[in-house]
Amino acid sequence: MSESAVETGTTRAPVFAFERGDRVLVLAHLGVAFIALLLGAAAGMLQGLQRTGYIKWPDAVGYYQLLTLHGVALALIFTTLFIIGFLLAGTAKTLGGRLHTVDRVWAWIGWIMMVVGTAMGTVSILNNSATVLYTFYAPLKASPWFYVAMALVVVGSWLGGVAIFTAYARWRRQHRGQVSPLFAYMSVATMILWIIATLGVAIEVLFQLIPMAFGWVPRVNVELSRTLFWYFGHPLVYFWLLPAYIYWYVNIPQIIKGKLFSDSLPRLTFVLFILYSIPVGFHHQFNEPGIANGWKILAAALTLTVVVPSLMTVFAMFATFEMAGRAQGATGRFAWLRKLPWKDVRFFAPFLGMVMFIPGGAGGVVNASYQLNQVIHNTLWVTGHFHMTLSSAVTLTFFGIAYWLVPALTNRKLTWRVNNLGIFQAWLWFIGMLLNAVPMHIVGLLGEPRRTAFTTYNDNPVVQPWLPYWPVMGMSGIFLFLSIMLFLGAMIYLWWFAPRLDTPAEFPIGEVKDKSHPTPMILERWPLWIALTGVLVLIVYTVPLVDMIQTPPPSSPPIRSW
Ligand code: HAS
Repeated sequence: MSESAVETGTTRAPVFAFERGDRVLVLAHLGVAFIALLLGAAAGMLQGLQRTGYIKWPDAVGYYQLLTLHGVALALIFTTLFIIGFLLAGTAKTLGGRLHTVDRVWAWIGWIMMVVGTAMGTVSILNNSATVLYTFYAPLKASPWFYVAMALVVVGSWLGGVAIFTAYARWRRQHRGQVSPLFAYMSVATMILWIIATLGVAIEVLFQLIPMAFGWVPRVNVELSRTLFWYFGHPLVYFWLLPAYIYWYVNIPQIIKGKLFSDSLPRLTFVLFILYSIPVGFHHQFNEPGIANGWKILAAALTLTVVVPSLMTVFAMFATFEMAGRAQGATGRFAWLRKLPWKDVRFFAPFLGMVMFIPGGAGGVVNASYQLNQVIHNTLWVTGHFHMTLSSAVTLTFFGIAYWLVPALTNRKLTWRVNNLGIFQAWLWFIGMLLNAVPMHIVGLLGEPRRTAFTTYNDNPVVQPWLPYWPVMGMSGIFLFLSIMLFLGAMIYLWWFAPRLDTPAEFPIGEVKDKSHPTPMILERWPLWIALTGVLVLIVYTVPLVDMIQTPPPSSPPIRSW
């Protein structure tokens, strides 16, 4: 371990040098994530321009093929690799300063599986044998190798989780009775949530989609496959969100020269996410037959409870910001806002993400409300919702992380020029996302369906009110692609060309303000939280699943629709 503290102005900033083994491991994860980002962003811009009528492709390049590449590369590959890299970095730092060989071996095996899966999946999409979108709903039938690829990515990600668990278990054995470091605790919670969630999609892929795609079974139970997918699909969004929350709770307080408002509150928040995020998948299936209304109402109620930990986070963030500002001398009611480091991309990019998460989260509450969902389901509103949440709140936070983590790993300096470029790039992304997601919400309310290629529905009058919004949505793709190009350019510079640092870089880990209230040890009793989650899952899913299996709806032969 090589950790010390240097004086920077009025605060002591902890600096940290990664061991070579950890540095290479984390960079390997981030590198693949950035390649996926490039592919997904290019596909996103092209399909956006095509969908809004700006360009017309030769028939050989299908809209749905580009949309599949966009969704898989960004929502599944970029996120997973980036998240595991980030969690491994923080685990190494907070659990003794380094990962042990056994942790690294697990993580490398996982990385290899994810890379092989990514390559196989990308080839299947590019050769047009897997145009099934990122949700790969049955009975759409992709090449079996696409499903094998997705299985490799999922199992590989589990091994990344095993690396985090082994490091954490070792630390706890060596520090009996002590509360674990917050970053590591939250990483463990994130990976527990991920593993419980992915069990659903793993069962779907192994027992339904792979046999269907290889032709071992003639038909597929569609309702069951969608239920297994959405059992996974909703907690998936918290697998994306929780690493962003880790950065907000743990790293940002140090960056803004403040302290954590509480140690227990973020832990409780993460436990609540494990408990409530999983048994709510039916809210993606409100409009599907074959699931009794009572289960859907229960899912709606539970979904509203999963909003609570995010509301707790709003409170904690405002408290953290205000405390930091006041500690630096702010006195007026809102004067603390002026003390925040607006010129520091490590704070500013995630802050823009937080701002966008306010309407994004409110839209989620609309989606979750059973009756209102009837208005927006399968419209572009939902696409707008996840561009405000995943593509804005989460992605802007990942930008902020990358501007700090990449130079910290390569021992290079985040120069003020790159910092300023990052602020510009974050603005470009934020404005691009506003131009993208706000019109999507509006045309969604006006009834425009999602997951549909460009069409004017034979110039039906119903399309008229949508038309003014199309050029704006199309243009947003250009803003967003430019922003990604700037981001990747900055990453290349920080990886290979930025000036070297004489002392190790800063690894911002915030301290807790008030340690007088000890953190309840029950929050660290994982078997209890996993068991309670299991009980909730059993309550919500047992009857509907048994019903779907015992009295299955008419199944469908696999279909290749392209
Ligand atoms: Fe969602 C559909 C409900 C959050 C992603 N969601 C989706 C899909 C995706 C997605 C990808 O109930 C589409 C899937 C598909 O392809 O079909 N979602 C919710 C609810 C929440 C929610 C209730 N979603 C997310 C997050 C995502 C995400 C997070 C990605 C990361 N969603 C749904 C439902 C559907 C759905 C239905 C199905 C719709 C359908 O019919 O198909 C909640 O978790 C949201 C809670 C969030 C808040 C906001 C808190 C705000 C914070 C920022 C504070 C700001 C500060 C800054 C401190 C309540 C924490 C200070 C600011 C100053 C101005 C000073």
